Amino acid sequence: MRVVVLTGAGISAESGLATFRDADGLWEGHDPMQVATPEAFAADPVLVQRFYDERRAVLGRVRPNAAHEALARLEQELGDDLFLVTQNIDDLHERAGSQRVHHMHGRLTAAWCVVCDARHEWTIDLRDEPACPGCGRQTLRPDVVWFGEIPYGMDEIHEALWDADLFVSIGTSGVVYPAAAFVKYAVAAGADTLELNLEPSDGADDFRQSRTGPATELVPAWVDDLLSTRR
Ligand code: BJW
Repeated sequence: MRVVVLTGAGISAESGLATFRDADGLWEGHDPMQVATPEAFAADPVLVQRFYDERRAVLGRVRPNAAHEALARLEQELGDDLFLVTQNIDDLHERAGSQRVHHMHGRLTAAWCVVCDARHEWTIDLRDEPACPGCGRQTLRPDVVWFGEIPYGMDEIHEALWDADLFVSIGTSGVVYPAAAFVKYAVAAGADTLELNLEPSDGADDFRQSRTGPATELVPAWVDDLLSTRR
């Protein structure tokens, strides 16, 4: 059985990482959605770099939760038959043990030089404009995908969706495209579909089945169910 899992901010919420659209979704008085755009970066690069520097620093203080761990366990059992694609830029899937994570919106732990186009693993602040290790220019930005930019790995993601027997969406509000359309691709490809979320998302009606509750409860229970039916 080929399974595609899409994760969003809700899977990391119980680790202590803020989501984008929940009630307390303000950062220093700014809507995070207004900060995560190329226009915001052009208008106030220091503000945007600080937003990502702070989130990178918080990463060091949080840990993967039971939902990330359950998906790592699922990968151990399914191997290449699991395709895990995340919209999250945190590294909690990897730290839980997942080895094949597709970060469609990039990663906080990478920096991109907009001049020489090199990408570098990154752990320190970008607000002080450090030099690019490749070309020496002070032209690094977080290697993340903002509105109007093209998400990473779309060809591979579409291939996985067309081949999927089951598509599972975890902790995403279903309002940001192209991820919001994955369920429709999966349905068109003949896959079964399941949503796991604290509350039904905007796209919940597109799923054959929807379960509501915290990811740390729903995801381990779903993984147990799936693995027990394979044995
Ligand atoms: C829990 C929980 C718990 C809480 N347990 N659950 C008009 C119509 C259609 C599309 C467009 C349009 N105008 C513009 C567009 C395109 C645009 C778009 O979608 N806009 C919409 C807002 C309308 N999209 C783009 O521009 C994308 N690019 C693009 O389309 O390029 C064209 C192209 C595509 C494909 C091939 C070729 C060309 C790029 C989108 C980039 C999004 N970037 C961000 C920032 C990344 C960096 C960063 O992290 O700062 O990505 S925005 C932000 O939203 C971030 C997230 O990954 C993304 C999704 O958010 P997510 O994960 O869903 O979080 P929340 O907060 O919204 O929801 C949390 C959920 O968790 C909730 O449902 C809770 O209930 C749940 N939850 N606690 C379980 N404990």
